[in-house]
Amino acid sequence: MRTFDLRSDTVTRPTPAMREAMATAEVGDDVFGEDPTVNRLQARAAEIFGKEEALFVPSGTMGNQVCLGALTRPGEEIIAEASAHILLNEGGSAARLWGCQVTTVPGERGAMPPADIERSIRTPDVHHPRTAVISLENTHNYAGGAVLPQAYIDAVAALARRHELLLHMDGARVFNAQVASGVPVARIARDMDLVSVCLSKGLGAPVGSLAIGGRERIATCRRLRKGLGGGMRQAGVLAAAGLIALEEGPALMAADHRRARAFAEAVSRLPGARLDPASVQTNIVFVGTEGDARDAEKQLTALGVLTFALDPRRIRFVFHRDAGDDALEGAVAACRKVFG
Ligand code: TLP
Repeated sequence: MRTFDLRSDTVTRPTPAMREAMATAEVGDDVFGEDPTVNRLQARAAEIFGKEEALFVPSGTMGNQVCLGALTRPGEEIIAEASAHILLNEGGSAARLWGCQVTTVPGERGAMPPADIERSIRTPDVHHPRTAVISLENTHNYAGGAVLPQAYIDAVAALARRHELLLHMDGARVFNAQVASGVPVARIARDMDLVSVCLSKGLGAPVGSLAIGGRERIATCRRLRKGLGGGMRQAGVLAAAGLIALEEGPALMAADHRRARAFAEAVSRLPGARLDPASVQTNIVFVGTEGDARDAEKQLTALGVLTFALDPRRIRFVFHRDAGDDALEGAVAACRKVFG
């Protein structure tokens, strides 16, 4: 039986070209800033995003956390959407590492209504935490890979400026947003003080993420990365694959989005599945289940389709460059058996 792994876009394997680049990468000690391949990756990422500097980190979680650490002080508060990755899936690190609390605003397709953000900003009072940062997630994982509209991002940026707050974007999948919306990542991230971007999701690198922003803030991120044990020495072997992912990955994402939409359309016709295919903008599809999503996950696994029951009534399918049309067909066929 063939297995199709749609648990996440993190499961992609390095391509032969990436392995070749890794094998031949020029390296040095990156803690001394002397790894030429890491330096090339960082410079290229900064250029693509129109920012001064970038920092290579081992994971998306570390990318988000060095950003949040650089933008806050202990006792401050971060405003995030109620199902943000930084809230649900990073082990409480904003609290554990930086002494910050996260206050949440429920979003509509991942977008916190600006009026609700504004209401959640603390007034100066000896009792209150100080609001420091608004964190946006784009695309938004739990909102089914939803893209934040540019006009919305601009409205939040204006609000942040008015209230002298800093802006972070969890851009783990920001290239999916670029591909779906046609808005370049440099424009999406223009008003962000720091943005984190994953190379090891839809872009296809085996390991690595980036924190991107202004020179001084990235210098702070570098210090925090070292303190977290994220100084990786001859990391050029990883950055070499990251460079290929960054240059060549975005162009391949449109196919992932097309397959996700085709999958959603087919599954939405099945009586036991709940979803609106029109809401699928990128590579993530959440299918609502009638019973426990973990039961559906088990049945699909038995049929060779690996998925992720990320919450009790929803099962997630993620399309990526290692899941082609055969995976699309295999997943639809398995869903017919489980939800048909
Ligand atoms: N998310 C993983 C799981 O943790 C859910 C996945 O499979 O989607 N930001 C966002 C929006 C993410 O979805 C993820 C990974 C991260 C950050 C963290 O990246 P890693 O796993 O590299 O630490």
